[in-house]
Amino acid sequence: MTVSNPSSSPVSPCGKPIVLQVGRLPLWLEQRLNDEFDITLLDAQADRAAFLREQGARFTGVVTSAFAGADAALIHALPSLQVISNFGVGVDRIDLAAAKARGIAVGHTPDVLNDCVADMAVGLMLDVARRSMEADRFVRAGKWASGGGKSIGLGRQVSGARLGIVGLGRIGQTIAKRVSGFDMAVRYHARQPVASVPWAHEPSLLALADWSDYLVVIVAGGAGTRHLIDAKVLRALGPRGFLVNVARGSVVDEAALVHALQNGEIAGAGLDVFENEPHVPEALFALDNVVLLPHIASNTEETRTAMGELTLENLRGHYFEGGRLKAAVPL
Ligand code: NAP
Ligand code: 8YV
Repeated sequence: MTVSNPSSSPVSPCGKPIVLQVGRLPLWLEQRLNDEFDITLLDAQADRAAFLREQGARFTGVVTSAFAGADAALIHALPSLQVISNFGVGVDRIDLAAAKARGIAVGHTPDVLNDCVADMAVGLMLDVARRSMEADRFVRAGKWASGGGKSIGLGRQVSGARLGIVGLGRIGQTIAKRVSGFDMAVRYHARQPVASVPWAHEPSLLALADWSDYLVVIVAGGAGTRHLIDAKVLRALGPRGFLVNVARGSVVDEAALVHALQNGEIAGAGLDVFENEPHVPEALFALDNVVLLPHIASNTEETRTAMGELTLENLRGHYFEGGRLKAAVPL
């Protein structure tokens, strides 16, 4: 049941704004959401379409994640929707055009995850170049002990090498700063040069890949960047170049990447994200020159807490602070 209240948003009988949760969120965040809002979990509905048909008009808010998003069909099924709060900075799974057309505010979690994602990008670079994961497998399999002095092959040095960053936004700049401690030469590619940064802008992605020992991808996902890293870019990176992707799986042509890794067209890859998560191409499991992570670049207690707090603050800003989201996506 929905009752009217003095504000513009209908509230539940217990006086809380009525919000639809899409996809699961950390348990503590779900509990906090339930304390402050009247939350219904869409995934718990046996017949999602029938539920939305019957009850879609009740919801004025959506809370979602970078995995679950909010597509045009969902937005259309919620005629009273005013605000979407996303647990995550990337909003490629939210149909921003549909939100904008309806005047729906979208909140996300920028900046609070820059450090963690940058740390993981550097970690992946080190892991794949220094063959840490492969070496760990070697030790666990007892091959060090039984190998008569044999070890794994030589890794490659990260310190002093050339790092190309694809996308010099909040996280890209944090990665660039991080590697100053590794004395790396840094250049970047983005559609526009970034003002007041010490790193050289490379307008050609192919030229950047050709120059780089390590190419780290940290652009936004979505249609505009789909398969930005294709076979040509991988060939330009070359047999001594490493790819690290902490952005979105869609940014890399995964079939081309598998081919390049299998055929030694690039030296290796560190991947946190994949085109069809949680599915990872099985062909990659057999390769030692690739490190595979299950989309965990922001996954620390500190960062996930900060992301959850911001997800809550964005909803509160909409409902209780005159529609002022702390971190709104520019529409
Ligand atoms: P941001 O500040 O908006 O930076 C995005 C960068 O991408 C900008 O430099 C932008 O520059 C560039 N870009 C956009 N389209 C481009 C194109 N077609 N070609 C080249 N460059 C392009 O975003 P952020 O906060 O750094 O986050 C970046 C992305 O990382 C997020 O959108 C998310 O998908 C991903 N992410 C992943 C994880 C994870 O767990 N693995 C965690 C957090 C974020 P121009 O507009 O000038 O081109
Ligand atoms: C999270 C992310 O894994 O912020 C993003 O865009 O991809 C990651 O931080 C995600 O938000 C959790 O849903």
